[in-house]
Amino acid sequence: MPPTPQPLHLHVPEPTGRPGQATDFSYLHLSPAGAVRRPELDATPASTADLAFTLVRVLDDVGTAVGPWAPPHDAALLRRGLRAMMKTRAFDAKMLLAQRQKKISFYMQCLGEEAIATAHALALSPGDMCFPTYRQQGLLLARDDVPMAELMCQLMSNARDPMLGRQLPVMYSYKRAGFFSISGNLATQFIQAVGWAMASAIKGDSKIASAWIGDGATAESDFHTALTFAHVYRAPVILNVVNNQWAISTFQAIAGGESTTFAARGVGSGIAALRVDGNDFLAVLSASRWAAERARRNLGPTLIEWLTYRAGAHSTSDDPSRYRPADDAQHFPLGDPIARLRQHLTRQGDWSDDEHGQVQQALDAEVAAALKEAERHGGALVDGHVPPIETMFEGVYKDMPAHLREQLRQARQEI
Ligand SMILES: Cc1ncc(C[n+]2csc(CCOP(=O)(O)OP(=O)(O)O)c2C)c(N)n1
Repeated sequence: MPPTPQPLHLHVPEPTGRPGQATDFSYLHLSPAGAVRRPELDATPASTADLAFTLVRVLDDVGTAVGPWAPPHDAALLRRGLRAMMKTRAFDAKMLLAQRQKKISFYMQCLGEEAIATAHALALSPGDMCFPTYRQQGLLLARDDVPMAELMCQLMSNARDPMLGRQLPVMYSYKRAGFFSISGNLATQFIQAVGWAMASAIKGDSKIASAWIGDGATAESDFHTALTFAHVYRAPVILNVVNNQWAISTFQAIAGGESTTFAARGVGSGIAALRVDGNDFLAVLSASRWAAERARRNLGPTLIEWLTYRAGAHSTSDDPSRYRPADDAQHFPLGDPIARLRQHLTRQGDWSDDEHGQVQQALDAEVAAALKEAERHGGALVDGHVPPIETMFEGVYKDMPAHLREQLRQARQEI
């Protein structure tokens, strides 16, 4: 007689820490700084399998750069990097406040994730194209050619908004700065980045693409399609997965991170993969350079899982104290990216507390001045000072068709 079958049950992943509890971060499986090998640039994807389950780290607990991934010492570049992270954080803090003051309708910070976009930006070349999510403002703020006031005009949907008031705040678009238009639909940019990289190769160009996605959004089908196309055509693209542990209120385990890694998806798809400490500026810089160089030399795509923690709320519409411990970020074992690079540079004699204070003050003043400048152009929420009504109908098609011209005529009559 066959044995009586056991009743089946489903497994529903849960985070270990809920409000009032402490998270058990052992699930992260960290490697000590300097412990993970650095493969040759032409490593086969299959040979990177171990790197998908370990963690590339450079900065140790006291801020020394150790191991094969430590980039060559470049004090000027690292000082620029620290300033870029501080600028990103100062910008975020001011915009969060501006949302609370009803100057803008919505905002999303990248608190705790500043190292990833800013260090990555330093590894790219002019003309490369990033396909960001809404949490890579650091890509723009690491540069000096996109004025902060202009970003704020976008957030305010005011008369100087480069997006002409058509987009939700944060959904920037800067073709000239290699920053593809952000879309509200998660993951769509991941496959578009691969297509852009394929086009670059078809044209015989030398530019590469950098695709961005969060841990939660990897569950979207576009993520998997992107990996297949990147692998099949060996597209010159870096596939960045920012694993900040959360997708709004859902823990990374329920997006498929339990007992495996997002980097492992790369290896499974025939793509070289790295899993990297996203709060370690030096590791981000070094791994980004490795992946960029592979792409440039036609050695194929690289998938990088950046391990980090979303220290802030998902957005200004979110209250994380409802679903996770209030002090979770302070206990995240990879610490804070700004504090860690500051410690490193101070230790090297390339930074001081005095300088930190001065830079902080200067950045706060710069952000405040930019806000004043942006406010001179009004705002949708404060005074209804918005782009003209025509802009609502333009750009839907290259040329405005008759039915939209008619709707524009009617709209003009209404106002
Ligand atoms: C296709 C689609 N589904 C759902 C949403 C709603 N949504 C916006 S952000 C988000 C969470 C994304 O989390 P993750 O990819 O981990 O990125 P993070 O916000 O943590 O940076 C969701 C579900 C959306 N914008 N698009």
